[in-house]
Amino acid sequence: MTHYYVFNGDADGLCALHQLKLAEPGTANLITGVKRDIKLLDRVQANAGDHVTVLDISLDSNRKGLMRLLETGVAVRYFDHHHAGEIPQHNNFSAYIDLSADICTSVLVDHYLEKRFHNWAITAAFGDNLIKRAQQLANLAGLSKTETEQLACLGEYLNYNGYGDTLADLHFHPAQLYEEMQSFVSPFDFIAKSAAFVKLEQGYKDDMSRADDLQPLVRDDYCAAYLMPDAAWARRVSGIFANKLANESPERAHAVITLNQRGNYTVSVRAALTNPQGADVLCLQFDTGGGRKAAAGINDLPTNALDSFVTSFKQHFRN
Ligand SMILES: [Mn+2]
Repeated sequence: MTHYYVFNGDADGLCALHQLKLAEPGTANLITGVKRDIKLLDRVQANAGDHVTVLDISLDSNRKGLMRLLETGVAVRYFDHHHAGEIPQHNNFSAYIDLSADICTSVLVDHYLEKRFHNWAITAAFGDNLIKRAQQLANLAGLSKTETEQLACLGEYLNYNGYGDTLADLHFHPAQLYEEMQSFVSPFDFIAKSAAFVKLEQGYKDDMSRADDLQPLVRDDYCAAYLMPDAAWARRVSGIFANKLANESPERAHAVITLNQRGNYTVSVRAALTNPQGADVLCLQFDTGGGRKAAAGINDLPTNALDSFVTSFKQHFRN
């Protein structure tokens, strides 16, 4: 019997995996990718009697792979908080799925394990940007202000590591980063003793300071758009740079634009935090656009459509 752990390569996926593996030691096949690579179940070649644990990737996006495994006779355990659609009923299937806005996968795993590795769940809640919930959990757990800040930074750095267009952009392959975390029962020991933490902290600070030097393509009272250079550091930092812009100027909408492997732009749009509406409507005007009201994107904007996007973006959020 082989046990596969299939996990999102971000902070939430890593901390969910780490908690489970601390509770269930033993050899495992790890399947993961960059944060945006969520169709992971297609890659699992398991046989009848094998076990698969899935962490922090949408069931709906993996439905085909999931049904294939269940019908092969594989036992699947699924922890997640993303869009699920209809949850299949099957003897081989156990689902721990909760779409509440203040839940992340590591918190679901924390409940499952009766808080055995609770500080890793708090770390993940910070990493998944559930700041209020994370803060609340840290208070309830009796963590000091300094300890809480340490977990917040760790969550942010682990999350940062998952961003990038391909694995080659990342400081650590997420499976390798998990191996760095594996021996640390406490996140505070990981912070104090691990060379991986030092590398992530330094990388985060270097990339963010480069991003802070960028000049916006456009910036007014309503919105700002940034074109990131074609470089690994820019692909790593673009997601968290967008979060930072939003937190610093909550009254503005933001667009962060990066060149992707296919030679097109990937556009990430966030509506103003003070009025989180309309990002989806803007992005749906473009062929490969989609998303939610507060946060949406365009997967492949042709480079010659940049001006037209910027014009639509400005008009859209002025109204
Ligand atoms: Mn998550």
